[in-house]
Amino acid sequence: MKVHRLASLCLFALAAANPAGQALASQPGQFTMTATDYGFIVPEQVPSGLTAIEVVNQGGEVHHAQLVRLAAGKTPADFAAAMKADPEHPPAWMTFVGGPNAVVPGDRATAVMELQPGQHLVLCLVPNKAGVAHVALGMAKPFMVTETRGTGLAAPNPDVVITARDFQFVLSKPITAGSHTIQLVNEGQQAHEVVLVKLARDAKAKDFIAAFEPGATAPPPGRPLGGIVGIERGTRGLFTAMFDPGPYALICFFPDKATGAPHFAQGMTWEFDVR
Ligand SMILES: [Cu+2]
Repeated sequence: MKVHRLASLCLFALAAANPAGQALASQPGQFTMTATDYGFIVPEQVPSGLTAIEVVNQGGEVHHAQLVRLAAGKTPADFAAAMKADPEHPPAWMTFVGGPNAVVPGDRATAVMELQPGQHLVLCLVPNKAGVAHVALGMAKPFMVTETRGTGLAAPNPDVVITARDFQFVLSKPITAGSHTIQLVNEGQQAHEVVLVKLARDAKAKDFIAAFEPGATAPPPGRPLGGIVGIERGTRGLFTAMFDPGPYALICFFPDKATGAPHFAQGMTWEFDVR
């Protein structure tokens, strides 16, 4: 499984500018990104502060929106060059800052994240059927987060907290039917993510994961409902999801710092039933 393997980034090429008509700057507190096969449409400038970040999947494959921030003075071209030089290891001056996780074609997901000023990129690290990460096929788009005194967005009040550790998820309480605002807190040493999956009846997390292996032909026995893409240790993000009764899974596909193997291979999945 190479979902988040950055190896394919050796093919990395920066996507072209937004099509004419796309807003140059978003309003404070909210912006939308459109994901296609294979690209992103993103505002060129986004105000810093607490922001509801939406991804709309207008493609034919599963996509997510992994935001990363580059250190001061680093450019998207530096990022591309670094990935070409060492595709296995993201540069130390790059920070994973979350974003809305995977959704199916036609669906959308929102993550509430604290954005700091600086050069950002949005990446899709989901693989295609051949195992090539979408980022290598054009799903990498730069945008700038500009300094503000705050967006005015009120922080949503989570009613469930998912704590990510190396390598497990811990829920503050069982998730019941209905709508929940969920906070992901990374208390591990590594970056982690959470993909929320509504599993098909009798399916397990491993069955869903297997459907994304290179060469797999069967459709995944479940539906990703968003979540939070990779965040660094000590950081957090929020998302809201509607839970109908049935089986669910939380999955971390993030690659291990040392081995590159996805965290689910080290046990970072959690299955639960909503009644
Ligand atoms: Cu993880």
